[in-house]
Amino acid sequence: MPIAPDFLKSKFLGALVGTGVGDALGAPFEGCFRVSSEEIEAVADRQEVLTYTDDTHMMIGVAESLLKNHGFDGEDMAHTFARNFELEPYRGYGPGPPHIFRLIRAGVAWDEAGQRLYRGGSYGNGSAMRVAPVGVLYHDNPAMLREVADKSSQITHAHQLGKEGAALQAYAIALATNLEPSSTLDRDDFLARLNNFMPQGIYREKLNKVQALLSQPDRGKVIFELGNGIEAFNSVPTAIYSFLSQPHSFAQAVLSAISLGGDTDTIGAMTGAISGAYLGFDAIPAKWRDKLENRRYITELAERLCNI
Ligand code: F2R
Ligand code: MG
Ligand code: MG
Repeated sequence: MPIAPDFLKSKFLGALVGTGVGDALGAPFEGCFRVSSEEIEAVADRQEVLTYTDDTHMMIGVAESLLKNHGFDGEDMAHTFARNFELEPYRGYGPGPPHIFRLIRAGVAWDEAGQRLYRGGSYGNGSAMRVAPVGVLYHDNPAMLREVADKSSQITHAHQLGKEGAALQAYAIALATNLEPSSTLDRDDFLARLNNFMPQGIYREKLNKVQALLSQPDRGKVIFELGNGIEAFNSVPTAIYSFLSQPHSFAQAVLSAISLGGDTDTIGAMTGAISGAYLGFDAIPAKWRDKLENRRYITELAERLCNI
């Protein structure tokens, strides 16, 4: 059964606003060891505005460029990232992207600049954390999704593991978009589809561990096996695990992801994107979504993406 048009729009909104809410809730704890759900909620309750970081700022750039070009244009997306960074450099960007933006502004081609960073490009989670617009826009076209996830990553995260991380996160969002939320999400099937989408390697190895981790309570083991770090392979599988551990509650999934510590804003953002895409906008608690900085603009981007 195809998703009803109004609910599909709600899922687009859920993925983009979910990114922002997860990012903003996790941001105060980035780099912390472990943190309780009560503390995360208490800090959010005290804030008048839930302020987002580079994760959402770059996600907005992806959406803006896809909308402007009715699809992917590498040169435009690279300059959109650079322009947005120049306007708001205080968003807590990772070390690599600002260097790439300078190269882009100096005239280096969009698909060349990312290869000049680290050895073989970056495998940080920066291209996966921003990929929600690609996941929803190409939710019914896995081949295009892979191509656009790959090329959008190439701009800043040219390492194969960076690109695979972005594709895996985008595909998790697409699968979630395609599913009617039910009381019995088939987690084995969800994981099997993700597994089939990925080549052999570290992502498959980690996805293979998720099912066993879901049936045991030791959160330390989750961090040990999947990671909670800044590398794409140490955070995308963790976000997928966090969604599958609490598929019927946006709040519980995101709080559980952030409570693992480490790269909390990013794992929160990626979990929020998958959960929002599955459950839809209304499942995001109003007390959070209403306080999200720039919410109107983010919802407008999501609505326009849905109309493409
Ligand atoms: N930057 C941060 N957090 C720092 C503190 C922010 C603070 N709260 C503030 O407000 O100032 N968070 C953001 O950065 C992460 C995304 O990073 P991104 O965009 O992937 O950056 P980069 O530099 O490409 O990669 C990150 C690190 O990964 C390692 N690495 C990557 N590729 C490597 C390679 N080929 N070889 C060796 N190491 C590699 C490096 O250590 C990179 O610095 C998100 O958490 C976002 O929230
Ligand atoms: Mg961030
Ligand atoms: Mg982060």
